[in-house]
Amino acid sequence: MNRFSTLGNRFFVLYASFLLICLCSCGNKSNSQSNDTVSVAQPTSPIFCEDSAYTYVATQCSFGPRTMNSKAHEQCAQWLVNKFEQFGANVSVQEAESHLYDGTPITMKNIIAVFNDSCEGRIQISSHWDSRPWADNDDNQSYHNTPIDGANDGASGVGVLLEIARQIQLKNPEIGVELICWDAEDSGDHGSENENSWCLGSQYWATNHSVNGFRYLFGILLDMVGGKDSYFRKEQISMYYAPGVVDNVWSTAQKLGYGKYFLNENGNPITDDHIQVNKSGIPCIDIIGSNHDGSSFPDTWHTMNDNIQNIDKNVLNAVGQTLMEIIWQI
Ligand code: AHN
Ligand code: ZN
Repeated sequence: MNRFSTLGNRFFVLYASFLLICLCSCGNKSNSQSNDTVSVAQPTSPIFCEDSAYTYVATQCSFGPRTMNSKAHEQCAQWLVNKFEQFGANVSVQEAESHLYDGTPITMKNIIAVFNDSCEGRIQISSHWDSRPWADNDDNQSYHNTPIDGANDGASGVGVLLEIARQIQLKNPEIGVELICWDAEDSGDHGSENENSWCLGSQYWATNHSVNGFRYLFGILLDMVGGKDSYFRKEQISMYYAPGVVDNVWSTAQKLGYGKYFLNENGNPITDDHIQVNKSGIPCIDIIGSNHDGSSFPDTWHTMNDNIQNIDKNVLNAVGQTLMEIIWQI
């Protein structure tokens, strides 16, 4: 057998197993993640369903912008609690009063869903669920005080968490998994030196939670994980506190064929909820979207264009399936 036909056989085996997995998964998945099909490994974890995650993103947006103190915020909170309970999680809502940097009093709700809470080892995966009350990065100045849908900035990460919860109910990974939806992340002040105006929900959690009968292994924060034309670079605070987790996530993503999105490049340090988790002694990384050349966040960031039209299921899938693989490989 010459070298060419050996390769051909290998192609066939890979192609056949790829087809088989596609048939078993939700819908037909074509691998648009990579042109290099030969080097793509199939997940050993259950198949993440991006259509399902997308629907969860759309439903959150359908309430309207989930800004602090709004009706949409209250309705979405209730919906999230119901969903996580429906998926069999042990759900608690951490409620607290606080103030935005402009003095507005707010009631925050961190929504916490735990699976396998009697397991000794636990991983935490989180994302903020509130949306920014001001489209202050929009080209059109007249929108600078208008709330945004936050389809990418907020709903995308939570959509991924919900789909993971649904998958855990279908097949138990036999490890503690804590899914947290942080509140009041995105009402921060761009003009201020005070970084504390961001991430109010996780700041509260950092000083108000207890660890009884289990131990955190690591944390992963998701922020803007579903936008069109988004790329993930190695965020610098994550690299400082949890370089091993970054390496594991990026190499897992690349192994699964998502190297188009998970780049081997350093990103900027970002003020985000993972800082609070790290301050609590849990090594935590931030998977956060950036634009094509890494000069900024995705183009829709804090604009009126951060809506469901600009969500890309392939990006949700790259992040979601990578996380599934991380969870089920432990
Ligand atoms: C700052 O812009 C300082 N932090 C970005 C955190 C953030 C806002 N993530 C999403 N929206
Ligand atoms: Zn934001």
